[in-house]
Amino acid sequence: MPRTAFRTCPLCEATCGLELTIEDGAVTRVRGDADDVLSRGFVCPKAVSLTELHDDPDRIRTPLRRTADGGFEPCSWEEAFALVDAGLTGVHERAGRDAVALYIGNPSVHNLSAPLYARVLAKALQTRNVYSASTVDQYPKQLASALLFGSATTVAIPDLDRTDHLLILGANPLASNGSLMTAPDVRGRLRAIQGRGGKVVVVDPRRTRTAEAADEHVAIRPGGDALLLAAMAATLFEEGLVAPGRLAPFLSGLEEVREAVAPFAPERVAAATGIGAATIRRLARELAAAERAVVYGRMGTTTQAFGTTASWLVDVLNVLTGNLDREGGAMLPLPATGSTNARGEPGRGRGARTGRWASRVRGLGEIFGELPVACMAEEIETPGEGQVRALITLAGNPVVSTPNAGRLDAALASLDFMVSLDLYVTETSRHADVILPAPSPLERSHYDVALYGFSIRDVANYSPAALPLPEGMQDEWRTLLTLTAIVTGQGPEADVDAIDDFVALELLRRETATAGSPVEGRDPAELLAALAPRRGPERLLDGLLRTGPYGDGFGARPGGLTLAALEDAPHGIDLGPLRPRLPEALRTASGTIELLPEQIAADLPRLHALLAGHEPGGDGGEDGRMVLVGRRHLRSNNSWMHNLPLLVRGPERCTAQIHPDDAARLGLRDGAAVRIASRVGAVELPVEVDAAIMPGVVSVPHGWGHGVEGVGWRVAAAHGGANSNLLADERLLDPLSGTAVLNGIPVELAPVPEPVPAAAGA
Ligand SMILES: Nc1nc2c(c(=O)[nH]1)N[C@H]1C(S)=C(S)[C@@H](COP(=O)(O)OP(=O)(O)OC[C@H]3O[C@@H](n4cnc5c(=O)[nH]c(N)nc54)[C@H](O)[C@@H]3O)O[C@H]1N2
Ligand SMILES: Nc1nc2c(c(=O)[nH]1)N[C@H]1C(S)=C(S)[C@@H](COP(=O)(O)OP(=O)(O)OC[C@H]3O[C@@H](n4cnc5c(=O)[nH]c(N)nc54)[C@H](O)[C@@H]3O)O[C@H]1N2
Ligand code: SF4
Ligand SMILES: [Mo]
Repeated sequence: MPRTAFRTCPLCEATCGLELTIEDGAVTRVRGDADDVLSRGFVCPKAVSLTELHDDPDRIRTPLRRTADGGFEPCSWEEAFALVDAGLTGVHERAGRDAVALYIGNPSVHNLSAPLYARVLAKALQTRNVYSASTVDQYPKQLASALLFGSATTVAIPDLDRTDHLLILGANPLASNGSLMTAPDVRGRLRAIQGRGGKVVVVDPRRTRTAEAADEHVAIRPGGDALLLAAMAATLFEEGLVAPGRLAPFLSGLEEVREAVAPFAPERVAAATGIGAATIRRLARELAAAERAVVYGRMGTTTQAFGTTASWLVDVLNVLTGNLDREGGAMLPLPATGSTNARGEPGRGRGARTGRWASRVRGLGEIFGELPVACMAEEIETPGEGQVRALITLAGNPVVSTPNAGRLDAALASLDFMVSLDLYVTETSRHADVILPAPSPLERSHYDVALYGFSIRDVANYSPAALPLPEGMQDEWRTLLTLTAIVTGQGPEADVDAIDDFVALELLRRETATAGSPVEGRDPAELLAALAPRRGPERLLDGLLRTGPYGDGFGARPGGLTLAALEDAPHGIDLGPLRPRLPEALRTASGTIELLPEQIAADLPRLHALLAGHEPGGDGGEDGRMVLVGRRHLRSNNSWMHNLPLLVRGPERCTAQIHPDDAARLGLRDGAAVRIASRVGAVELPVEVDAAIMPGVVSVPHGWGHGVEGVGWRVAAAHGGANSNLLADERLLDPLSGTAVLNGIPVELAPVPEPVPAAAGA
């Protein structure tokens, strides 16, 4: 009687294939799908917790409405949408379109409905106040990529399986399972690099699990990456090691880069980075000497003061060493659902435009259609035309995930109306007037529309829902379209299927109007009919696949990819290793890789200032100040998997790790409580004295601190830990991308006085 279902794990970017055993309507076993085209049976401990998540009694299964006493009570979908209609329409009428904000969180990327329908809602809202987790994450990398290559989705990914030399900065894929690098089993793939005689180097202020597994760990002062990378580039120029090879004909700005990096000699940046000049020169030479090498940076290089500039330099090094767009280097995936860099005229485009509007209070620039989330609280608090009075959150927990969480927490409490789409009553959704549930991952279909764009191998894998939707639950795309109907004045009773038909037709219209598309010039209505009887995300997905680079082009390319083909391939379809895509994938106005973009050039004086601060007479020297960085643990996932007993058992994970020298200097003992204070807040945590962390740095994971009033996750709330974003400062940003500094926050540490025994108390 047991049946087997295959499903891609939606919890992180690795997209592992799972084999589920289902008995009597319940998933009784989860293991790795040995035949999955990408993961080949690999899974991490989180996969097994999918059943716990599914069964979690605290997960919400009906819409909830706020009660008079500030709690929540279940209600019907009709009641919930009527309340949302009254709330949002009221704010629209009183305060205008910009008064309604949207925050889109991370799990919306690991989902089929949300990437396809959240943008429909965002557009329908006609508000400047769209925010997301991207400005506490990867936007610096996407901005640097957009400036270099012309589109934000043209992110070069390490070709892990063919490289001989991998230089990792600020990433810990053995804990995170990889990011902007869809690659299940990173440990196995790193071992394979070493097995073929290659080398792995990790640059990180902490000797992480990845650093342990690497051949070399280089400790760096937080925020020093741009200086290190500039010095490596300067070394390549100085020592005649620059060899862009095949890229040379479509490269502009090479000489300008030589001049720009020249002042950052290794000897000069040594103090500021904490890395000796000889080491820096050796890192540069080894990179140049390797047959196939790649530089890869992640959170530690993006969510820091020089996020965009450091991310730019990562690819500058890949270009200078001839490793961009070549096997074993940094390559561009070609996802099956298409990509901006694969549509329209090849090799040229409009380039990237940012700053098309600015935030009302602080004047922060727009980036990729959003405003930096670091300014969301002030946009809610500050009166005047355009003040945010209502908020929609979709799969996000900004009260735990974004800087100056304390201020945002208070701001949310002041809103006129808030609706959250979430699985739980969280630190964020507890402020909502209405919470709308979503199906558990086992109850929905899946395809990684976003993540295959960052995959180390081109693959396509569709999973149908493993379990049917339970009574009273509805698919998230329907919820998103009902919200779309509400904010466009059609009301909650509007025909969602008709709106969906419109969305699908628009997609096909755009495609048929695109030069070079396999369906160019065809009748969109005819294509829509060909997609019947599919609807919802499956219809959109089929449309994208069929018009995509491997698609059947609705008959134009017989044998090409369709959703039906994926349905017949439960382990996925392998589309092959990454292939060189330049210059065709460029979408810059010049049709070249614009190696020194203006915005970056304009940021370099700030890098000079950082350097000067560490030189004799500067103010950035060893004055005993500590800086805060973050970390991730394999058994955790941002803020929302701490309610699962399997994952949170064992030793306390939310600790403040400090070096023994700092512990001694500050009078902190292992296991004792430390008070960490920044400009914006303070938290208390247990100390973990650990020589793996470099002196002057304190490492605290984010996503904790659930013990606040009103949350619905009982296991998480009973757990220890503190919200590290109570310390993150909303004024500290990478100025180019508006992305928050989450790594490198100045803090002060002090012992928390031991509680006085009761008998001796006053
Ligand atoms: N200090 C510090 N802060 C950080 C980071 C850091 O390294 N340090 N990392 C940052 C990064 S990289 C990220 S991505 C952000 C994450 O920031 P957020 O996306 O705001 O937060 P998450 O913790 O991912 O919360 C996701 C929410 O979505 C809900 N959810 C899960 N699945 C679904 C679903 O299918 N549908 C719906 N509707 N809801 C769902 C969960 O219950 C949870 O409440 O945090 C950032 N914040
Ligand atoms: N288990 C688990 N997996 C996850 C997540 C999770 O919460 N838990 N979150 C997912 C998400 S949303 C994301 S975005 C990815 C993130 O994936 P990663 O970026 O691989 O994860 P982090 O552990 O944040 O790694 C950042 C590293 O940067 C280091 N660092 C801090 N400051 C600096 C600096 O200035 N320079 C350098 N060179 N290094 C620095 C930190 O010590 C840390 O080791 O992980 C994803 N996967
Ligand atoms: S590595 Fe990520 S995708 Fe793979 S099983 Fe673990 S959580 Fe799921
Ligand atoms: Mo993230």
